[in-house]
Amino acid sequence: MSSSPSDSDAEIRTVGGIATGVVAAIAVVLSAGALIVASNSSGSAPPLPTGTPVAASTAPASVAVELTEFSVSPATLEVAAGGTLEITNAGAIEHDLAVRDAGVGTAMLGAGASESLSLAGLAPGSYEVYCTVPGHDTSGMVGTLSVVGDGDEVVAVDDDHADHDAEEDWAALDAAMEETILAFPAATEGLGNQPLEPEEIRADGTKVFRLIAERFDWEVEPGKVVEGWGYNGQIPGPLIKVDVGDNVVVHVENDLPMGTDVHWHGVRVPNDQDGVAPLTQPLIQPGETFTYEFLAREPAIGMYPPHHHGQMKLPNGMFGVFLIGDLGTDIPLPTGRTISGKEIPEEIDIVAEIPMVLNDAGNIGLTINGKGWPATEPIVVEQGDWIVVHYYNEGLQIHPMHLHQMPQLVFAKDGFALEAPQWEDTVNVAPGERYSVLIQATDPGAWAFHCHILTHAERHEGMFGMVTAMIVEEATA
Ligand SMILES: [Cu+2]
Repeated sequence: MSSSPSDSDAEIRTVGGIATGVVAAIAVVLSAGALIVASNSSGSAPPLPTGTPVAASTAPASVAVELTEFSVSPATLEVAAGGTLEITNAGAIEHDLAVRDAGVGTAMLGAGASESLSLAGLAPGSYEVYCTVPGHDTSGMVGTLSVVGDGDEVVAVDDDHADHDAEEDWAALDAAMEETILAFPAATEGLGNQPLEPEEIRADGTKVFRLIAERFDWEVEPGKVVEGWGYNGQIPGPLIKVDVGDNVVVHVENDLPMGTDVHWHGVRVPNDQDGVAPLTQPLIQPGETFTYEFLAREPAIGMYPPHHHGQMKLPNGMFGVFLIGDLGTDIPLPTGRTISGKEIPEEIDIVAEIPMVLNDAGNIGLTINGKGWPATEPIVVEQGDWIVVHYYNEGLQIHPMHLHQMPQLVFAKDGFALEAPQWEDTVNVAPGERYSVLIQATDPGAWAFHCHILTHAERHEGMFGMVTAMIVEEATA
């Protein structure tokens, strides 16, 4: 193979002496992107005539609604046309409230957060309201909404915005956003994806690893310490990389308060090593150790989450990256080709191979590699460098990952090299999927790199969650 990944231990180069001004540029770039999207999406709603009075109605103009695990209270809502719902998340995890099939809903609200939801776009009639977090509606977070009015009048529009302006401190909102953007990059305790060395390499070459499933404190963002569930004190768990043909042994010690197992997602293993208790193995009880053993037969861009109660354990941090084989040889790179007019040279030097593990729920919430902005790790490269990013979605929702300015060449899906790699500037990654992309750092500057579901990157309190930056330094020589 002609390409030459320089270094199988390719690493993320972290930010060093990055000038605050350079990082601040991210603010401008990301905010601009958000504005464009916001104006596009609002363009789809028909303009409403202004100043038309609200229809006479006995229904209240405003109703308070409380969200908890897992109910919407009250579950039967009656509001005058043009009214509002005053929604508070009184639960312990994130929720929102949306009107089904109506394009009306709140942002994702953290515990304790509130939002006033205008129903001005809804015609009189009956609607269903629900929490859009997957599974929450079927768990009970649904209700009915009656919008009461005559049907042919148009709802009122606040001509001078005076009411809204009195409620909202716009300058404070701007200041909060600026402050949270300029806080990047922020130091926190703990770093995931650290390469795990075998604790033993046997005479026959078998590589022996040890994973400890445990709970520990995890600093998701500066000062926000949560109960992490993970492996060896890291979120994501330690990165395991072996060669094609290796015999692999992994001892899994269970220090959790409940049973567990380990599923080798995207890795070809015998059925009794697949980690689906109690079908393929007994559940590993608290205090017990279970040993997995398999031959690394094929290249893989895999991951190792638990399967038993994965819906609870993964969102709390239990997942890790499992790689078999090397880029450029076992997993071919699309070098020496021209794709959509862009030429990829015959010889490229991959300076960093970066796992980007996405999560969005549970104790750790919206994160990249177990950290939320501003504690996410910047990608620091020199102009002209090539990098590979492997996206892993270990969460419950899709995440369209957008890097400003520099396109991403999607060359592998779930570890399989694509026959027809394609350039994208936004790569949508669904739960369980892995996409591998090749990026050349062509343009100097600090470039925002974020999930494009805007509420995964910004909230009332400012920037947070699934945002990092690619910092491209000018080439020195
Ligand atoms: Cu997202």
